[in-house]
Amino acid sequence: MVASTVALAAALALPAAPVARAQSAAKDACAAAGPGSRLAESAQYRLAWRSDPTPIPVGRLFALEVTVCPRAPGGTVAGLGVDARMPAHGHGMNYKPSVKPVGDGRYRVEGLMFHMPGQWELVFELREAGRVERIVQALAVR
Ligand SMILES: [Cu+2]
Repeated sequence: MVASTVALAAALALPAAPVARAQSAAKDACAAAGPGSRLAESAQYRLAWRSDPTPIPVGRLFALEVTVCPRAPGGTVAGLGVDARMPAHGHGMNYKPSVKPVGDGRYRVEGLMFHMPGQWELVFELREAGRVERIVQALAVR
């Protein structure tokens, strides 16, 4: 009797294991975004981003790979906007980046350029249901 209970438990546990792994992988997509990724967060979202190339060059176009992870179970994001500015100088970039969703909460952002070294801020705008939440990431660029 004891032996058959153990066997039944094992049979039930086996098919469930891959599903549990898939859910935890999706939940940890930002934590597991890969080497070189940086994490930033706001009230409703976490995001992981990585520049291409890394580190961000001065005076050359670069791209960002961004993964958005809503904190709430079943949470979503409808869109992502990205911009950058130098607060101490009162200016932004001379280029307007394009944001392309590539699935699973990931985005490829192209056409960014930091035209001078110094203290920049990357601004991520997370849009959902008419609401915008901003995540600001300060960066020293040399
Ligand atoms: Cu400047």
